[in-house]
Amino acid sequence: MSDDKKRELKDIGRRHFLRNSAVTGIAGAGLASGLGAGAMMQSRQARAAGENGIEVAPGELDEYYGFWSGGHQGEVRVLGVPSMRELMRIPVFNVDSASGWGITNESRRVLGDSARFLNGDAHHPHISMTDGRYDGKYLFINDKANTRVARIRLDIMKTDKITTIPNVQAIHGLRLQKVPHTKYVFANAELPIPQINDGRDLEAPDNYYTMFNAIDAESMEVAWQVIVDGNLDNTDADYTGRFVASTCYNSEKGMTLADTMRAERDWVVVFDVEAIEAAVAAGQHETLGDSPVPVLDGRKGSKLTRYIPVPKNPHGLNTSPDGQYFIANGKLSPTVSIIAIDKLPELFDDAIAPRDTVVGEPELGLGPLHTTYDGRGNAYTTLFIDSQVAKWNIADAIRAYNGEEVNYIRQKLDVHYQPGHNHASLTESRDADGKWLVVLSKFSKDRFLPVGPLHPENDQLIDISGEQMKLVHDGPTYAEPHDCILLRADQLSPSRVWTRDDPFFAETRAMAEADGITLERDNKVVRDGNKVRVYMTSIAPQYGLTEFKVKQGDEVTVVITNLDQVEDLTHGFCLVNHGVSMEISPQQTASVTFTADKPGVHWYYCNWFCHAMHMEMTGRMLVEKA
Ligand code: RUQ
Ligand code: CUA
Ligand code: CA
Repeated sequence: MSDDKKRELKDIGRRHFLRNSAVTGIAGAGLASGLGAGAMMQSRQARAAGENGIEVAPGELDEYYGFWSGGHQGEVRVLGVPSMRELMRIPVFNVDSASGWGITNESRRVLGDSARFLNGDAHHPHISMTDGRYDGKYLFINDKANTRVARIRLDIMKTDKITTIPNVQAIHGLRLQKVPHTKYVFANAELPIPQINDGRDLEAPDNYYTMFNAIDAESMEVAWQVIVDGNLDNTDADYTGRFVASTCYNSEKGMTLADTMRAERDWVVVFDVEAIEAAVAAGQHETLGDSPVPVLDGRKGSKLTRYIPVPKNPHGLNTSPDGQYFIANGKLSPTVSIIAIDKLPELFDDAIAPRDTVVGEPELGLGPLHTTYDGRGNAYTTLFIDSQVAKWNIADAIRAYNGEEVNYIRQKLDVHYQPGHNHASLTESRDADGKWLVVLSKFSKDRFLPVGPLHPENDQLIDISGEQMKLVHDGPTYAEPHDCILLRADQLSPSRVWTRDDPFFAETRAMAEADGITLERDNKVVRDGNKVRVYMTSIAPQYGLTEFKVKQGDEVTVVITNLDQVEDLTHGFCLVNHGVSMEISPQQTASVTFTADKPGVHWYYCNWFCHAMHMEMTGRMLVEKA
């Protein structure tokens, strides 16, 4: 096709799109029924607020929050859906110059021992639940790169805990206990290693193994670990609180690609959480190396687990929102396997065989990776190789498995291109509402203006409220949203300004109190040997201290309390030539520690635009020669 022709087609496409939205606008505005402009306004807001219009006009708010993982970029991003506008970024496993994440003392306390790592690989963001519904309290996310699990407080949208998981490598699958509430964060370690991994058994892969991990959601301590056969990929929990299931693509325990593809079937391993808790309480565990975490043996033959064979190198594992099924996605098999959760008690009683729990295995297309649900009995599965999403009916797929002649495929929609995760609104909760589907496409090829050899990815938005899926938006993104989660805007209520006694900076406050400082009032330098603590306030457009003096070689901690009460009035502190930069939002206290190693005058300035005189919001650190 010539370029002109392509452009023409694109133009037609765009006109068509605009015309359709205009028509919806008019019809929706009630002009046809003779209503006036007021009704039109109202309807436009109503559309933005939920009937599946695609337009969210300037100044209008989205109906859903979406939380996107940033993949190997390390952060979490907050989007509004359906506008797909990026609202915020929450640094987690990365270093962030604007907010000072990884630089400030408060963030480094959260990062703990792992503050030495500058990278991360965030995959699976999940929101805490009470009785199978999002409670809006926390978001948890894994770091495959450095074997961590992080928690974000959704009131302040900051990471408040990060735990490194011992005895294992590469946390990948992560899901939460849904019922009765999120007591545990379940996390799969993907890659088997020697136990203990201290140089023994380097060449003896038979002695490698990996573990399924449960982290206490409140304390963020690892509660227990269960050794498994094979490896662990993705995971999900049920709606009874008893079972969690994980896919294994490497039942072969292969050390090479070819080895991991040898078997026709791998498996889903199911964990009995109640049995595991009882075993820990009865002391039927050991510990490994220096780690105090209870470790249990869940390999084949254990009463804590069951292994259900499924084809071949399965990937995603998704619980249906009615609580009936775990669905494992075949990846190297064109099928997904439907596991009936109500058969699992019998399986654990050895009353039935593992494959008896599989009640359907529909063939969907090439490369099924992840499945999501609309709450109306339909499932949506990404087909990586086919670059499609398959919409299919679960009940019909089960009928077909039982020999009835029924077509369970409802529609296949092209996506652009190579989709990984997909996620329907509220799909992981009892409230799955079947309105929006986000598809995270790994390749964007020709969809956007070229930006060099590295292409953006393409997060596509699909309207699934009707019979047919409709692609309504392309959303270019930077590497690499693995997964996302959507919840209704009314399910969250973030703070507008900080609370002065927020635990996020409680340690800094305690340090100030020990120094006899009242953070809200004092502008003072406290010397303690060669450690100097500089306390100051900020009110736009001025720091409480426009100069302070230290000696060369001093370890300096600057603590700033932003006294501005006005929403949105964030100050910054950037010390030139020292790699020091941080955010101080209204009513926040933030601190940063560095060495004053260069004698002379060193300016600091506010780097968050706060006032007409923002450029003038400066001060000088005077460093006397040692
Ligand atoms: S995985 S593309 Cu890290 Cu969620 Cu499937
Ligand atoms: Cu304070 Cu800019
Ligand atoms: Ca395999």
